Amino acid sequence: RISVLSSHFTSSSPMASEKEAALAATPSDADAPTIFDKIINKEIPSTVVYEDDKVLAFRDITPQAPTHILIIPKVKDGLSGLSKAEERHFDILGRLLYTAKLVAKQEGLDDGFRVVINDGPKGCQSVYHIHVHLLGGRQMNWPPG
Ligand code: TR5
Repeated sequence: RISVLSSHFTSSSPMASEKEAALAATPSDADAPTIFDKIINKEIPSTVVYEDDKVLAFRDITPQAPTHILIIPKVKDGLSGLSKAEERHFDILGRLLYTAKLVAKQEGLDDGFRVVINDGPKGCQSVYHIHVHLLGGRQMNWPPG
């Protein structure tokens, strides 16, 4: 099942916020396809900033900072979100974070950056294919909203 966010971005009446989109998104079956499969398969264009055989990194379509990149595994393997992580995912979880570091360097975020993984409705997750947000290029605030 494709995430409702796909219609969010093509609809003439977009949802007001990421929070609304997240609350409208239904946590799907762990292996159900999402819009990110179409991005991985290049059926939908994205601005790719890093790619290898395991991982893809591309610019978020609704950037929340001057640099806002999503880092995802090419094979979901049940990892719809961090809460679904199992021991077999140790390697890919490490790769996602290590790729965040590589891309941060590539983007020149030498003074700092933030990585975020939203999980579930209360964590404001809207696409159920695990992804690391890499945010930078401005001063971050704490606590996050
Ligand atoms: O809210 P969570 O943590 O699930 O993050 C999902 C992220 O995917 C949001 O920051 C969205 O802006 C982003 N997103 C959603 C779509 C999309 C995208 N980033 C790049 N390209 C996208 N396409 C083509 N379609 C989307 N529906």
